[in-house]
Amino acid sequence: MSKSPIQERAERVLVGGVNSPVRAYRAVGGDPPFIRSASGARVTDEDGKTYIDYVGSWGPAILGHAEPRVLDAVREALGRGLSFGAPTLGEVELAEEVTRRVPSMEMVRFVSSGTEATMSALRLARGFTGRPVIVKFAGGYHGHSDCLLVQAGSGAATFGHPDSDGVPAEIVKHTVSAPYNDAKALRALFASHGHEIAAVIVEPVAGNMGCVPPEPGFLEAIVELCQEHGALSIFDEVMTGFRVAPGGAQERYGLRPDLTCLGKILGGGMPMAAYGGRRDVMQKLAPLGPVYQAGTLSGNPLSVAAAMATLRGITKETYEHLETQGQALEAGLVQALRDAKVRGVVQRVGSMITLFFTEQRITSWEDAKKADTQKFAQFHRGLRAEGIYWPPSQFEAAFLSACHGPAEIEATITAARTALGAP
Ligand code: HOZ
Repeated sequence: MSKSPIQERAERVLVGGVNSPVRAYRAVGGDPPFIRSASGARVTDEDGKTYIDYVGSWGPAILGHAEPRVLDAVREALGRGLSFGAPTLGEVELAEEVTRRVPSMEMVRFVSSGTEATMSALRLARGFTGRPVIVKFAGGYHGHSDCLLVQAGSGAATFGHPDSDGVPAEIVKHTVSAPYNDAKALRALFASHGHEIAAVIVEPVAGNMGCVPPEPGFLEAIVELCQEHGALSIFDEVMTGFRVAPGGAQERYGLRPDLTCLGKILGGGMPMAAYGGRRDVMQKLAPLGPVYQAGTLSGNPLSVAAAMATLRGITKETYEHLETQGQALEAGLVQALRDAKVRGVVQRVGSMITLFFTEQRITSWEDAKKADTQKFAQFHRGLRAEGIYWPPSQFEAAFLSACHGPAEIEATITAARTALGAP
């Protein structure tokens, strides 16, 4: 198939035509639509074609696109200047709001991306414990910092490079990858190396190998083992924060990690992320302590304004709505698979959902790898033809927003039935 003129232009000056690998449609075929605008549950591309959107800017758009209250807040902040590199009242108010919603975050540091949040949280954990080893889980993706590109999910998994060139072996020699959802393996790791482990970092609901919920007891084991051995538990809630419950996955599953990383929804579509947690740990951070981390645009006033308006816009009713619509979509997809006699599994936590082309439920990266990515690609192309903008990878969760109502869900199920060949 020949490339569109815009794709050709893009590929001449942008690597792969994109600024983040998973946006390229290599795993599903064709060129990605170039998005010109978005509103509510829909995005419109440069050809004027409108799609129902399940990418949601990869998570932030929980209120839907171009939410009027968020736009107004950003416009108002815009009139006061773009960036001061100095403390602002807005940052204080936002930090108060975050600590109120996520009580384990007694103190917060704002940064500009999820990668920055996880990378900095790990440095802090190493500084606090004086230990070198970081434990992550296979298929977990925590941004693209060197020490975390080990058996990574998201684009790294989509393109078959779960480890990256350019990362010297010495840098990852202190990163240990354990199987997701395997409390027994983690217990054994702590039994042999507990005294060296600074932190365990986990996506409490995995979203970067597709949506994989935690098995009962898995997250509890992480928190408890860390406590027992003097390591820190880090919940990477960049995806799940404010999405699966007002206080994120830690509220949904009733847990209190030592540190938490936030991003995506936190900025409501603007570059914004945060890490935070136990006061005694956070106080090790400069200027109070010896662990250094800084950022010119951290706590940027426009991002803070979008963040505050977004958090204020999410209510109890938003979560009820997301749950109801999520349930309806899940049921419709399951029925479509059954009617089409296609083997597949639908996994969902609240408004995060994945249709895996596998025979059995997915609980780990080992399982996820067995998914039929060719079938997924075909399904994706089918959805696209029917006006549905679904994440272009088997290993990315799809997201619903407050603007996805019964009409959007019904249209999506109809499209999925056509894509799967259901009668
Ligand atoms: N980290 C995102 C997927 N989990 C991808 C971000 C992007 O491509 O915009």
